[in-house]
Amino acid sequence: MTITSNRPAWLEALEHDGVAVVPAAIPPAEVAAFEADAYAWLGTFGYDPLDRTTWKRARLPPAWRTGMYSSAAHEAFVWRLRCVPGILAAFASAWDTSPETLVASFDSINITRPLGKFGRNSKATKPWPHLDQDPGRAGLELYQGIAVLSDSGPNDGGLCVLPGSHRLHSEYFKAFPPPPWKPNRIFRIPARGMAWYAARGVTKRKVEAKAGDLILWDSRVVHWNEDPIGERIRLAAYVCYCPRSLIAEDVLSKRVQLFYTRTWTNHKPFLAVAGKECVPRLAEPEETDTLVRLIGSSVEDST
Ligand SMILES: O=C(O)CCC(=O)C(=O)O
Ligand SMILES: [Fe+2]
Repeated sequence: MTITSNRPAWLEALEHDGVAVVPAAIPPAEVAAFEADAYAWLGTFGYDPLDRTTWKRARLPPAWRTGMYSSAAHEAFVWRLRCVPGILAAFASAWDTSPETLVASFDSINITRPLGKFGRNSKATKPWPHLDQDPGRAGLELYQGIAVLSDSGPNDGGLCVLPGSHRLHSEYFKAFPPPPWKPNRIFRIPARGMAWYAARGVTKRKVEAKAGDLILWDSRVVHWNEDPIGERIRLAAYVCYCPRSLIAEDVLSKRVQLFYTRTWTNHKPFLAVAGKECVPRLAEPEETDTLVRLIGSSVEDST
């Protein structure tokens, strides 16, 4: 007898490899709208993606690494993406809950220019393998996500992972006991750590995906990103949600405050680590019921 399961293949991959691509989680119209708005947002700083003579660092807002912009966290177009039903449904399946229970991070978007005369003039960035999960924590902390908004093939910018490293997490930190950690820091895996994983058969995979896909990974998976080395600009958004039940009441209230002061956070919805205030430059987000739930306020409270 063949046992068939309704479990999508990507959920199996998420469990086994610690990383999965959810195909076509974002409708093409949303991808196109995000792209147009992301470029319009950069345009408010004097940058025009169609005119490579404007591709100057001095015209761009402050970024983490080569293209991660936290200051877009509360733009209407970023919130619209955070509310896409396909993204919420995928996170809900990963957490084995319903979409209505989820609370979101106020995270960055990624717009990374390719290398070249009018693009980045830096060398291709070196790998920066890390964990966002607190290294002192043994079990799964979070599912992390990337809404892929431009195709991500071998020469494009994209996520790199050590598949299966989530299953070695506790063993790794027995071999390399972690120092006390701050909640807003990433934990870098040094060369000797990468050699430790390689000795166990765990080696790099570049996660290839199409615009509209959603990448999900277990926060115990070692990861980093690669900048584009081809012609295409990388467009992505970091999306992260966890069930409201994992968030303390005082953190929920702080999150609501952070939303109304338009302050960005890191990937972790259960921490509400405040970044800087960001002034929406294109449009303020529309406070739909979904948005109100995702900031951590209950819809009943807000009416
Ligand atoms: O840009 C990426 O692909 C990964 C960035 C990262 O480290 C993260 O989202 O936690
Ligand atoms: Fe990360």
